[in-house]
Amino acid sequence: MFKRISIYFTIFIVYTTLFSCGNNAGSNGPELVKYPEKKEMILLTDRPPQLETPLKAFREDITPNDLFFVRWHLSQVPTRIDIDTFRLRIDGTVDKSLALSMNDLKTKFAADSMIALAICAGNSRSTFNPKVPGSQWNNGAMGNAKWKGVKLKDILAMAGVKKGSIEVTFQGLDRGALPDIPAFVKSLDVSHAMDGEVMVAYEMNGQPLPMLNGYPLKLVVPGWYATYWVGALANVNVLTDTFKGFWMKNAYRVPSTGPNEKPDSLAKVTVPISNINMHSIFVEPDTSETVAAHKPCLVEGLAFNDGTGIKKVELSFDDGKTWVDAPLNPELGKYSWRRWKYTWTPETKGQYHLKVRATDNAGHMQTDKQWNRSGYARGFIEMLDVNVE
Ligand SMILES: Nc1nc2c(c(=O)[nH]1)N[C@H]1C(S)=C(S)[C@@H](COP(=O)(O)O)O[C@H]1N2
Ligand SMILES: [Mo]
Repeated sequence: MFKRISIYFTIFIVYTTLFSCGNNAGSNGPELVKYPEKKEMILLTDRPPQLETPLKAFREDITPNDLFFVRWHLSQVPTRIDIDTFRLRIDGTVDKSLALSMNDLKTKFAADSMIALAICAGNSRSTFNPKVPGSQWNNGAMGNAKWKGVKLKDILAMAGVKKGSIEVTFQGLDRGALPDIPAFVKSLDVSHAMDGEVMVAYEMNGQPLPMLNGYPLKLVVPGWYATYWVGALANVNVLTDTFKGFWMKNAYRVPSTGPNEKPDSLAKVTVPISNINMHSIFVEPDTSETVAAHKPCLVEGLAFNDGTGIKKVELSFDDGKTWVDAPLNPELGKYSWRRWKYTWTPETKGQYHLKVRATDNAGHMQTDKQWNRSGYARGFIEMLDVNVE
């Protein structure tokens, strides 16, 4: 009996020293809520539902469906779909309009799959200084999942895109509470829609998508911000003109020179946001934890960009004076995030200022300062204050 308890105790000690070097001091965490098909998530707003993933979930390669973040813009989100009568419609300048059932998608096309990071353009917005309006996400408006579905290219080829077509629009089943609220419609260039990578996904991590993540179909636009990943996708429309709807012309735009501008001299020209900016974050320990001196502490995090690949991640424990390489976990695919881990043994007690920076395959490194009026595409070097006792 005692033996058993002491074995458990030893396992507990080993587990805590190896896997969470930090000691959590306080319990003043954010408000957690439970929604259908979800575990406890951080609540941003209830209507529309905006739920953030707790940071600890990012200690895994794949973000489980029941912890995957949720972000809708309009309050009337689908809560029930009759899958037998549901159709994905392809219209506009095509040879033949299509109305595809779920069965059509699964039987008339080759299946495709990939691991890809979905990240809200406004992820980490709460850390912008000066503060900007919008949902105050921490780092949890993202997730890495395995998507399975049909290449959009194959669907468009079946419909036959007519010469002179320029853009393709995407709309889901969600609606605003009032008729004059603009529908959530996004667009891509025809060439992007036909690139063979953009996918209409019917599975997420081997399961149908949760209702809150856009069941039954989600557009997957790998390497681009999740604002284009239209959920509950029901209408695809091919156009011979550029689309001028609210969610392209007014919202989700960044300065034409990149996601950087000055509060006192805002950029004059903006463009729709597009590919994911390189970023790396700490996952473990977090600011609420204290670390023990002279003991190995596993520092963990992840890095990502638009699919051009992460070459290296470096850590600093002295506020950026010196840097060491953090070993990267194996690559899970071009569009996946890349996790990293480093065993750190702080030799003296005190306050440490950690930093993390990534370099991409082309040799570009993250920069030190960034700000834009919408709090989009956070990509600057993150700092973490750690108390060693
Ligand atoms: N139909 C629809 N699709 C949508 C949205 C939306 O409001 N309606 N929001 C987009 C944005 S901005 C994000 S960040 C992602 C969030 O996807 P998730 O809720 O599955 O995590 O969905 C995108 N697709
Ligand atoms: Mo988003």
